[in-house]
Amino acid sequence: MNLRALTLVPSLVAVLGVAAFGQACTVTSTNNGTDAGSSGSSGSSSGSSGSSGSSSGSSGSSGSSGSSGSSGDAGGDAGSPCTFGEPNETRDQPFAVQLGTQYKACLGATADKDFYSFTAPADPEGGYVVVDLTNVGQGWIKGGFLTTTDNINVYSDPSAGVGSSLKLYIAVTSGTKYDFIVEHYVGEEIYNYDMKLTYTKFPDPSVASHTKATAPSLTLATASPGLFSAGYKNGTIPETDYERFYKVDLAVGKVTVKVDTVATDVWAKVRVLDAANAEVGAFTGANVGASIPASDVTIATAGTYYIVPSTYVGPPKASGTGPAPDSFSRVFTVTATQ
Ligand SMILES: [Ca+2]
Repeated sequence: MNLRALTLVPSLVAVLGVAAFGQACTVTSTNNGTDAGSSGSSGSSSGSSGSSGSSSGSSGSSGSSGSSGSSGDAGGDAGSPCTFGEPNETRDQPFAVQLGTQYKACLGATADKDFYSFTAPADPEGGYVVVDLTNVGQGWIKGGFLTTTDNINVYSDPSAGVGSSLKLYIAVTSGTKYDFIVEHYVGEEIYNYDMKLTYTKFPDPSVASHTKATAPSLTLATASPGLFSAGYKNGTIPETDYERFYKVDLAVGKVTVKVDTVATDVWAKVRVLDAANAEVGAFTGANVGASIPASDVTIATAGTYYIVPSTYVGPPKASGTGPAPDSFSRVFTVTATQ
């Protein structure tokens, strides 16, 4: 309104001369600009100095900065996402993370890679680690596991798209060290991400039966529990790591063997071995996830035998994308009846 009025002033007072117009214009602009400008700048400067003072903590003497202590505390917990863990560009300089702790990190420059390391807890059963990358900024993120001893890329996968979260899992072996890498999948954006690695112990009641030498005794006609799981020690898991051995004394005659509650991602097999490791019977489920129905084996010589549940047609996945598979938690049972 004032400006429009001002623009009218020259045309109305043009005949009054340059001096009169210039004076009117100067006075008007001085009133608007100077007053508004001075009050605005003083307000902003006092505001900025106040915030910087409270964040730096130097204003601790002022009573008003007491409430800003919480923001300073939050800043201390989070740190700066783009400096967290750095430098961690190679597998030789990973940042060691704690399992179960939430971190805020960042993929900085285009070539930035974030290597982290973790060690599986000392559990004879082993277990698995799930990595959750969440609150991903405007970028397409990729994660992957490596086994530290041989630097093999066990598994890696990108998220579904820009800004998408990513969940990856890996089966681990007690006391073994692993690396986890976060990097750009495509694109060159700089963005933050949250990261948490969660460890869960295998509920493996058959931990003692990993080897024939340590096989527990199986009570006839009693279901004995076990788990078809194994953790990475290096870049590959031998399928024999999924075998479970149960020792049983059998008389001459027929023995009936079955395996129930097989995990949905396991194709199960069971063998009956004599003390010299000769196979006297072997049966498989009809398909992945199927139980092995009661099957008969003829025992020609009385003595000690081994009932050996295992996997068939390859082991289940021990690393992958998404939630942990059924085989990480579903306990099977094996039963021998005579
Ligand atoms: Ca980095």
